[in-house]
Amino acid sequence: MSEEYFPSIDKIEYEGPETDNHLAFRYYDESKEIAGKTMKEHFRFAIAYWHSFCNENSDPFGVGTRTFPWDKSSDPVDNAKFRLDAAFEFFTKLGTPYYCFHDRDLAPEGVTIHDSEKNLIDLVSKAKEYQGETGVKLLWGTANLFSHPRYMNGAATNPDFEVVCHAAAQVKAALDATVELDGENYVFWGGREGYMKLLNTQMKREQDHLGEFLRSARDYGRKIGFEGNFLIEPKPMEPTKQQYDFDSATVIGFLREQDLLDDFKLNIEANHATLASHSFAHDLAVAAERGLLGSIDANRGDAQNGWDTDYFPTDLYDATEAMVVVLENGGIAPGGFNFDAKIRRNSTDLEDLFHAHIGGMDTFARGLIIADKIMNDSDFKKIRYGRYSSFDDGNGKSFEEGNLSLEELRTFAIEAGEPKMTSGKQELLENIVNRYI
Ligand code: XLS
Ligand code: NI
Ligand code: NI
Repeated sequence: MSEEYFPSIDKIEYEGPETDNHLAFRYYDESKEIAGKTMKEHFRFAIAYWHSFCNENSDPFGVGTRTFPWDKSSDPVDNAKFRLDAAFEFFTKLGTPYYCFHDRDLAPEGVTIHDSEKNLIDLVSKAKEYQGETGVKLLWGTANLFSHPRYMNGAATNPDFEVVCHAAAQVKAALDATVELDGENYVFWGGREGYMKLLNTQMKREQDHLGEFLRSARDYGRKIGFEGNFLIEPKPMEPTKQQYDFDSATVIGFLREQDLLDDFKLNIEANHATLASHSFAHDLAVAAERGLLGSIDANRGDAQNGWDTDYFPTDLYDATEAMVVVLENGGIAPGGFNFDAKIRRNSTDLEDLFHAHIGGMDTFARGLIIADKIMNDSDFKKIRYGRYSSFDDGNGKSFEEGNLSLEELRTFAIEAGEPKMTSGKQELLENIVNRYI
């Protein structure tokens, strides 16, 4: 029996909106059915290993403020095992069905590639036992190709081939780990795949290297039996000035150019969308409308600054708009909602990690309840789809099907005369959203 790391906390239960208990769900009721699915099935909530169990809340101006009771040995591999004990205690107490990790979150890097692979295999076998005992599953694995100094000029897009090979070794091991743990997706987030200065960069050449790297990772993954989605997580900047996977639209263009659309989808992070001057819902919709919405990294930025602040998502309006897109998409599976979010530097109690996740889960649960009402009890669909009814039959339909020439369109314009004005109904739609919030 391992040490208990959150001894003052019992299993978090659903108690309903009126409860005074801060360590209970007010809206997230995992077995409640909405639109034909339970909340658990809708969200497939996941915990991000890195923010919750590895990040001591340091920032560029100071060392961490959290001390981890599981960091109790001088041997980093032992500490990684204690960390795993703490993580699974947390997952089961919170009742989240999934988790996500980077290779280096789970196990420390060794001196050689062999050492690193061995460390990871060790921890993966322990994680596999825990998954069997608890039923908690792996939503996705990934490789950390941004922290080590060797990746300062990029990983797959590094101008030095030897660094590209190191990155490949790491991705191979991370794919092995993901498959061994029945991971349902595999993520690529290219934090350093971009550039700091165009003057020293051959941009297209680097992007082609990234394409080749991803094709080789895909081929290896399929060879070892990985059947899930590969996901690219867009982000416009930070830590590079200009990241190649800028936003959903850019990544979709890249996947098409590199012939990767059959195997890859997108993992959309709220704060990355806002860094790219989009709304969260916008980047979700760009991916969803093309059948490429793979998974979600749930968090929130801050209107007052331009960083990836990774706040926990507590904005109900944002969550509602996101859930409208997700419901219209028919859900998110085999992806899920991963809390790529961190508690603040001055949130130093162990239980703050519970408050943060409870708040995030409740916000999305409320967003789901509201989005379902907007879609099914209001005029939302009628207004949204009704706007396009002139394309539903007749000449409009013919146009959509690609059957009309420019000259024919001109003839119809002359026949029809000046088009009537049709309201976009924006204020009414905003009022409908607020009515159900
Ligand atoms: C950083 C990213 C990262 C990815 C996984 O901004 O969000 O956490 O999700 O590498
Ligand atoms: Ni992320
Ligand atoms: Ni991020």
